[in-house]
Amino acid sequence: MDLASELEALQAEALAALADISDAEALEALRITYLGRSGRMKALSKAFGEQPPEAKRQLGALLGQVNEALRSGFEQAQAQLRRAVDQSAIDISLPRAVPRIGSIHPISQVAAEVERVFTGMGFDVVDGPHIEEDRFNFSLLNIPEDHPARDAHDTFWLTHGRLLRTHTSAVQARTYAQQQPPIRKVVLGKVFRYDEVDATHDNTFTQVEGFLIDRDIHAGHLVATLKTTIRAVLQRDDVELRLRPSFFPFVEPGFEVDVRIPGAPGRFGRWVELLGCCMVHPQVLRAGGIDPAIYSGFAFGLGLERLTMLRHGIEDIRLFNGADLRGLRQFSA
Ligand code: FA5
Repeated sequence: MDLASELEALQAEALAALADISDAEALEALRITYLGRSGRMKALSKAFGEQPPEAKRQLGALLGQVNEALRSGFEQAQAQLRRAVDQSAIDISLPRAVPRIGSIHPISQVAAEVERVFTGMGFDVVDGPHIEEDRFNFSLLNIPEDHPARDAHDTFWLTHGRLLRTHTSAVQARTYAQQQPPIRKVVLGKVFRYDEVDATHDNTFTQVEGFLIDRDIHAGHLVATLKTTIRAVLQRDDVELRLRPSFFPFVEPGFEVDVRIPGAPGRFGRWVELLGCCMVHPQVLRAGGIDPAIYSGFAFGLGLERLTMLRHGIEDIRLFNGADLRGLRQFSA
Protein backbone atom coordinates (compact mmCIF):
# COMPACT_ATOMS: atom_id res chain seq x y z
CA MET A 1 0.00 0.00 0.00
CA ASP A 2 1.42 3.39 -0.89
CA LEU A 3 1.72 6.08 1.73
CA ALA A 4 -1.32 8.03 0.49
CA SER A 5 -3.54 4.96 0.81
CA GLU A 6 -2.06 4.21 4.22
CA LEU A 7 -2.86 7.74 5.42
CA GLU A 8 -6.43 7.52 4.15
CA ALA A 9 -6.90 4.07 5.71
CA LEU A 10 -5.53 5.32 9.04
CA GLN A 11 -7.94 8.26 9.06
CA ALA A 12 -10.94 6.05 8.27
CA GLU A 13 -9.95 3.49 10.88
CA ALA A 14 -9.27 6.06 13.63
CA LEU A 15 -12.53 7.96 13.08
CA ALA A 16 -14.51 4.68 13.10
CA ALA A 17 -12.82 3.67 16.36
CA LEU A 18 -13.63 7.08 17.90
CA ALA A 19 -17.32 6.65 17.10
CA ASP A 20 -17.45 3.62 19.45
CA ILE A 21 -15.77 5.29 22.42
CA SER A 22 -17.89 5.76 25.58
CA ASP A 23 -15.40 6.39 28.38
CA ALA A 24 -12.38 8.59 28.99
CA GLU A 25 -9.99 5.75 29.64
CA ALA A 26 -10.65 4.07 26.27
CA LEU A 27 -10.36 7.43 24.53
CA GLU A 28 -6.95 8.05 26.04
CA ALA A 29 -5.76 4.57 24.97
CA LEU A 30 -6.94 5.29 21.45
CA ARG A 31 -5.20 8.65 21.42
CA ILE A 32 -1.93 7.02 22.39
CA THR A 33 -2.37 4.40 19.64
CA TYR A 34 -2.96 6.98 16.90
CA LEU A 35 -1.45 10.26 18.06
CA GLY A 36 1.02 9.19 20.73
CA ARG A 37 4.78 9.72 20.55
CA SER A 38 5.27 6.23 19.14
CA GLY A 39 1.78 6.07 17.64
CA ARG A 40 0.69 5.23 14.16
CA MET A 41 0.51 8.81 12.90
CA LYS A 42 4.07 9.32 14.04
CA ALA A 43 5.17 6.25 12.05
CA LEU A 44 3.50 7.57 8.90
CA SER A 45 5.00 11.04 9.45
CA LYS A 46 8.39 9.39 9.71
CA ALA A 47 7.77 7.48 6.48
CA PHE A 48 6.70 10.76 4.89
CA GLY A 49 10.02 12.33 5.96
CA GLU A 50 11.87 9.64 4.12
CA GLN A 51 10.06 10.32 0.83
CA PRO A 52 11.85 12.05 -2.08
CA PRO A 53 11.07 15.79 -2.42
CA GLU A 54 8.60 15.32 -5.30
CA ALA A 55 6.52 12.79 -3.35
CA LYS A 56 6.65 15.01 -0.32
CA ARG A 57 5.21 17.86 -2.33
CA GLN A 58 2.29 15.66 -3.47
CA LEU A 59 1.63 14.05 -0.07
CA GLY A 60 2.22 17.05 2.17
CA ALA A 61 -1.33 18.36 1.98
CA LEU A 62 -2.84 14.89 2.63
CA LEU A 63 -0.59 14.36 5.64
CA GLY A 64 -1.68 17.68 7.13
CA GLN A 65 -5.33 16.93 6.40
CA VAL A 66 -5.23 13.48 8.08
CA ASN A 67 -3.34 14.90 11.04
CA GLU A 68 -5.96 17.62 11.43
CA ALA A 69 -8.90 15.21 11.00
CA LEU A 70 -7.55 12.97 13.77
CA ARG A 71 -6.89 15.83 16.20
CA SER A 72 -10.29 17.36 15.74
CA GLY A 73 -11.91 13.90 15.93
CA PHE A 74 -10.26 13.32 19.32
CA GLU A 75 -11.19 16.80 20.58
CA GLN A 76 -14.81 16.30 19.66
CA ALA A 77 -14.91 12.88 21.31
CA GLN A 78 -13.37 14.40 24.44
CA ALA A 79 -15.91 17.25 24.54
CA GLN A 80 -18.76 14.80 24.12
CA LEU A 81 -17.60 12.68 27.02
CA ARG A 82 -17.24 15.75 29.22
CA ARG A 83 -20.79 16.82 28.40
CA ALA A 84 -22.12 13.37 29.35
CA VAL A 85 -20.28 13.52 32.69
CA ASP A 86 -21.56 17.06 33.37
CA GLN A 87 -25.15 16.00 32.80
CA SER A 88 -24.95 13.11 35.23
CA ALA A 89 -22.77 14.92 37.77
CA ILE A 90 -23.76 15.79 41.35
CA ASP A 91 -25.34 19.22 41.69
CA ILE A 92 -22.85 20.98 43.92
CA SER A 93 -25.29 23.83 44.53
CA LEU A 94 -27.57 21.50 46.55
CA PRO A 95 -27.29 21.76 50.35
CA ARG A 96 -25.12 19.05 51.89
CA ALA A 97 -26.99 16.05 53.29
CA VAL A 98 -26.07 16.30 56.98
CA PRO A 99 -26.35 12.96 58.80
CA ARG A 100 -28.63 13.25 61.81
CA ILE A 101 -26.78 12.25 64.95
CA GLY A 102 -29.10 11.39 67.82
CA SER A 103 -28.67 12.83 71.28
CA ILE A 104 -29.06 11.55 74.80
CA HIS A 105 -32.50 12.37 76.20
CA PRO A 106 -32.34 15.13 78.86
CA ILE A 107 -33.91 12.76 81.42
CA SER A 108 -31.17 10.20 80.75
CA GLN A 109 -28.51 12.90 81.04
CA VAL A 110 -29.77 14.05 84.46
CA ALA A 111 -30.32 10.40 85.50
CA ALA A 112 -26.63 9.74 84.83
CA GLU A 113 -25.69 12.73 87.02
CA VAL A 114 -27.98 11.55 89.83
CA GLU A 115 -26.41 8.08 89.65
CA ARG A 116 -22.95 9.59 89.76
CA VAL A 117 -23.76 11.60 92.90
CA PHE A 118 -25.33 8.61 94.68
CA THR A 119 -22.64 6.12 93.79
CA GLY A 120 -20.19 8.73 95.12
CA MET A 121 -22.04 8.53 98.46
CA GLY A 122 -21.81 4.71 98.49
CA PHE A 123 -25.30 3.87 97.18
CA ASP A 124 -25.87 0.89 94.85
CA VAL A 125 -27.94 1.56 91.73
CA VAL A 126 -30.68 -1.10 91.45
CA ASP A 127 -33.71 -1.71 89.28
CA GLY A 128 -37.13 -3.32 89.55
CA PRO A 129 -39.89 -4.47 87.20
CA HIS A 130 -42.38 -2.08 85.61
CA ILE A 131 -45.07 -4.77 85.87
CA GLU A 132 -45.40 -5.17 89.60
CA GLU A 133 -47.28 -7.31 92.07
CA ASP A 134 -49.87 -5.70 94.32
CA ARG A 135 -47.94 -6.69 97.47
CA PHE A 136 -44.72 -4.86 96.51
CA ASN A 137 -46.48 -1.76 95.20
CA PHE A 138 -48.99 -1.58 98.07
CA SER A 139 -49.46 -4.22 100.80
CA LEU A 140 -45.87 -4.55 102.02
CA LEU A 141 -45.64 -0.76 102.04
CA ASN A 142 -48.32 -0.54 104.69
CA ILE A 143 -51.08 0.17 102.15
CA PRO A 144 -53.64 -2.65 102.70
CA GLU A 145 -56.35 -3.40 100.18
CA ASP A 146 -59.03 -1.10 101.56
CA HIS A 147 -56.66 1.65 102.63
CA PRO A 148 -57.72 5.08 101.34
CA ALA A 149 -54.10 5.81 100.35
CA ARG A 150 -54.63 3.53 97.35
CA ASP A 151 -56.98 6.13 95.93
CA ALA A 152 -54.10 8.55 95.58
CA HIS A 153 -52.54 6.14 93.11
CA ASP A 154 -54.72 5.99 90.06
CA THR A 155 -53.36 2.69 88.95
CA PHE A 156 -53.17 0.96 85.57
CA TRP A 157 -54.32 -2.51 86.63
CA LEU A 158 -53.37 -5.55 84.58
CA THR A 159 -54.70 -9.09 84.95
CA HIS A 160 -54.03 -11.49 87.89
CA GLY A 161 -53.64 -8.65 90.39
CA ARG A 162 -50.66 -7.22 88.60
CA LEU A 163 -50.26 -3.56 87.79
CA LEU A 164 -47.90 -1.02 86.27
CA ARG A 165 -45.96 0.20 89.29
CA THR A 166 -47.18 3.58 90.48
CA HIS A 167 -43.98 4.44 92.34
CA THR A 168 -40.44 3.16 92.72
CA SER A 169 -41.12 2.54 96.42
CA ALA A 170 -42.06 -0.98 95.24
CA VAL A 171 -38.32 -1.64 94.99
CA GLN A 172 -37.99 -0.83 98.70
CA ALA A 173 -40.47 -3.61 99.52
CA ARG A 174 -38.64 -6.03 97.20
CA THR A 175 -35.29 -5.20 98.80
CA TYR A 176 -36.43 -5.47 102.44
CA ALA A 177 -37.87 -8.90 101.66
CA GLN A 178 -34.47 -10.07 100.44
CA GLN A 179 -31.76 -8.30 102.37
CA GLN A 180 -30.78 -7.35 105.89
CA PRO A 181 -29.20 -3.94 106.64
CA PRO A 182 -26.99 -2.17 106.01
CA ILE A 183 -28.90 -1.22 102.85
CA ARG A 184 -28.02 1.80 100.75
CA LYS A 185 -29.74 1.81 97.36
CA VAL A 186 -31.01 4.11 94.67
CA VAL A 187 -33.52 3.23 91.94
CA LEU A 188 -34.13 5.28 88.79
CA GLY A 189 -37.06 4.10 86.74
CA LYS A 190 -40.36 4.67 85.01
CA VAL A 191 -43.60 4.74 86.94
CA PHE A 192 -47.14 4.90 85.59
CA ARG A 193 -50.25 6.64 86.85
CA TYR A 194 -53.65 7.36 85.46
CA ASP A 195 -52.97 11.05 86.14
CA GLU A 196 -54.35 13.93 84.17
CA VAL A 197 -51.56 15.36 82.04
CA ASP A 198 -50.66 19.02 82.49
CA ALA A 199 -47.48 21.14 82.59
CA THR A 200 -46.14 19.33 85.68
CA HIS A 201 -47.88 15.91 85.52
CA ASP A 202 -47.49 13.10 83.04
CA ASN A 203 -48.95 9.59 83.11
CA THR A 204 -45.52 8.03 82.53
CA PHE A 205 -42.71 9.62 84.46
CA THR A 206 -39.46 8.79 86.17
CA GLN A 207 -38.79 8.51 89.87
CA VAL A 208 -35.58 8.37 91.81
CA GLU A 209 -36.05 6.30 94.96
CA GLY A 210 -33.30 6.38 97.54
CA PHE A 211 -33.30 4.38 100.77
CA LEU A 212 -30.79 3.79 103.50
CA ILE A 213 -31.34 1.41 106.40
CA ASP A 214 -28.77 0.96 109.15
CA ARG A 215 -28.28 1.54 112.85
CA ASP A 216 -28.87 5.06 114.20
CA ILE A 217 -30.07 6.63 110.98
CA HIS A 218 -32.11 9.82 111.43
CA ALA A 219 -33.75 12.55 109.38
CA GLY A 220 -30.59 14.67 109.50
CA HIS A 221 -28.90 12.09 107.27
CA LEU A 222 -31.81 12.34 104.85
CA VAL A 223 -31.78 16.13 104.66
CA ALA A 224 -28.01 16.20 104.12
CA THR A 225 -28.29 13.56 101.37
CA LEU A 226 -31.06 15.48 99.61
CA LYS A 227 -29.28 18.83 99.82
CA THR A 228 -26.05 17.35 98.48
CA THR A 229 -27.82 15.65 95.59
CA ILE A 230 -30.09 18.48 94.54
CA ARG A 231 -27.36 21.10 94.68
CA ALA A 232 -24.92 18.89 92.77
CA VAL A 233 -27.40 18.04 90.02
CA LEU A 234 -28.72 21.58 89.67
CA GLN A 235 -25.13 22.81 89.79
CA ARG A 236 -25.91 25.69 92.15
CA ASP A 237 -25.66 26.39 95.87
CA ASP A 238 -28.53 28.83 96.16
CA VAL A 239 -31.34 26.24 95.81
CA GLU A 240 -33.74 26.43 98.74
CA LEU A 241 -35.44 23.36 100.19
CA ARG A 242 -38.68 23.38 102.19
CA LEU A 243 -39.99 20.37 104.13
CA ARG A 244 -43.79 20.16 104.48
CA PRO A 245 -45.38 17.51 106.71
CA SER A 246 -47.26 15.03 104.54
CA PHE A 247 -48.71 11.55 104.70
CA PHE A 248 -47.31 8.44 103.04
CA PRO A 249 -48.28 5.15 104.78
CA PHE A 250 -44.74 3.76 104.40
CA VAL A 251 -42.96 6.53 106.31
CA GLU A 252 -43.33 8.02 109.77
CA PRO A 253 -43.00 10.97 109.92
CA GLY A 254 -43.58 11.93 106.30
CA PHE A 255 -42.63 15.05 104.40
CA GLU A 256 -42.87 16.51 100.99
CA VAL A 257 -39.94 18.59 99.87
CA ASP A 258 -40.38 21.65 97.69
CA VAL A 259 -37.51 23.50 96.06
CA ARG A 260 -37.10 27.03 94.82
CA ILE A 261 -34.37 28.86 92.95
CA PRO A 262 -34.43 32.45 94.25
CA GLY A 263 -34.77 34.96 91.42
CA ALA A 264 -35.41 32.29 88.75
CA PRO A 265 -38.00 33.28 86.15
CA GLY A 266 -41.44 31.65 85.94
CA ARG A 267 -42.46 28.70 88.04
CA PHE A 268 -38.93 27.95 89.28
CA GLY A 269 -38.75 31.15 91.32
CA ARG A 270 -41.75 29.75 93.23
CA TRP A 271 -41.88 26.54 95.34
CA VAL A 272 -42.02 23.39 93.19
CA GLU A 273 -42.89 20.02 94.79
CA LEU A 274 -40.03 17.66 94.07
CA LEU A 275 -40.26 14.62 96.31
CA GLY A 276 -41.84 12.71 99.18
CA CYS A 277 -39.74 11.27 102.01
CA CYS A 278 -38.70 10.58 105.56
CA MET A 279 -38.19 7.73 108.00
CA VAL A 280 -39.22 4.26 106.83
CA HIS A 281 -42.26 3.09 108.80
CA PRO A 282 -41.44 0.34 111.37
CA GLN A 283 -44.32 -1.68 109.92
CA VAL A 284 -42.63 -1.71 106.48
CA LEU A 285 -39.32 -2.87 107.96
CA ARG A 286 -41.10 -5.56 109.94
CA ALA A 287 -43.02 -6.77 106.86
CA GLY A 288 -39.68 -7.26 105.16
CA GLY A 289 -38.19 -9.16 108.11
CA ILE A 290 -36.04 -6.28 109.41
CA ASP A 291 -36.17 -5.54 113.16
CA PRO A 292 -37.15 -1.86 113.70
CA ALA A 293 -35.86 -2.04 117.27
CA ILE A 294 -32.34 -2.39 115.83
CA TYR A 295 -32.52 -0.62 112.52
CA SER A 296 -33.96 2.60 111.21
CA GLY A 297 -33.66 4.33 107.87
CA PHE A 298 -34.85 6.98 105.51
CA ALA A 299 -36.42 6.81 102.06
CA PHE A 300 -37.44 9.32 99.46
CA GLY A 301 -39.09 9.30 96.02
CA LEU A 302 -38.20 12.17 93.71
CA GLY A 303 -39.71 13.17 90.35
CA LEU A 304 -36.82 13.16 87.88
CA GLU A 305 -38.76 15.13 85.25
CA ARG A 306 -39.27 17.94 87.77
CA LEU A 307 -35.58 17.92 88.69
CA THR A 308 -34.64 18.05 84.99
CA MET A 309 -37.10 20.92 84.46
CA LEU A 310 -35.42 22.82 87.30
CA ARG A 311 -32.00 22.05 85.91
CA HIS A 312 -32.78 23.34 82.41
CA GLY A 313 -35.59 25.83 83.10
CA ILE A 314 -38.11 23.69 81.19
CA GLU A 315 -41.64 24.94 81.82
CA ASP A 316 -43.66 22.00 80.49
CA ILE A 317 -43.18 18.29 81.33
CA ARG A 318 -44.79 17.28 78.01
CA LEU A 319 -41.51 18.08 76.26
CA PHE A 320 -40.02 14.81 77.53
CA ASN A 321 -42.48 12.28 76.18
CA GLY A 322 -43.88 14.38 73.33
CA ALA A 323 -42.86 13.56 69.80
CA ASP A 324 -41.56 17.03 68.98
CA LEU A 325 -37.86 16.44 68.40
CA ARG A 326 -37.14 20.18 68.09
CA GLY A 327 -37.48 20.42 71.87
CA LEU A 328 -35.26 17.44 72.62
CA ARG A 329 -32.56 18.39 70.11
CA GLN A 330 -31.79 21.47 72.20
CA PHE A 331 -30.14 19.14 74.68
CA SER A 332 -27.75 17.41 72.32
CA ALA A 333 -24.17 17.73 73.50
C1 FA5 B 1 -44.59 8.86 95.92
O1 FA5 B 1 -44.66 8.36 94.81
C2 FA5 B 1 -43.89 8.20 97.05
N1 FA5 B 1 -43.60 6.85 96.68
C3 FA5 B 1 -42.63 8.97 97.39
C4 FA5 B 1 -41.99 8.54 98.64
C5 FA5 B 1 -40.95 7.62 98.61
C6 FA5 B 1 -42.42 9.03 99.90
C7 FA5 B 1 -40.32 7.21 99.78
C8 FA5 B 1 -41.81 8.63 101.05
C9 FA5 B 1 -40.76 7.72 101.00
P1 FA5 B 1 -45.68 11.14 95.19
O2 FA5 B 1 -46.89 10.55 94.59
O3 FA5 B 1 -45.83 12.43 95.89
O4 FA5 B 1 -44.98 10.12 96.19
O5 FA5 B 1 -44.59 11.30 94.02
C10 FA5 B 1 -43.27 11.64 94.32
C11 FA5 B 1 -42.76 12.67 93.33
O6 FA5 B 1 -42.96 12.21 92.00
C12 FA5 B 1 -43.54 13.98 93.37
O7 FA5 B 1 -43.02 14.84 94.36
C13 FA5 B 1 -43.28 14.54 92.00
O8 FA5 B 1 -42.00 15.13 91.90
C14 FA5 B 1 -43.27 13.30 91.16
N2 FA5 B 1 -44.60 13.07 90.53
C15 FA5 B 1 -45.71 12.61 91.10
N3 FA5 B 1 -46.72 12.51 90.22
C16 FA5 B 1 -46.22 12.92 89.04
C17 FA5 B 1 -46.74 13.04 87.70
N4 FA5 B 1 -47.98 12.68 87.41
N5 FA5 B 1 -45.91 13.51 86.73
C18 FA5 B 1 -44.65 13.86 87.03
N6 FA5 B 1 -44.08 13.76 88.23
C19 FA5 B 1 -44.85 13.30 89.24
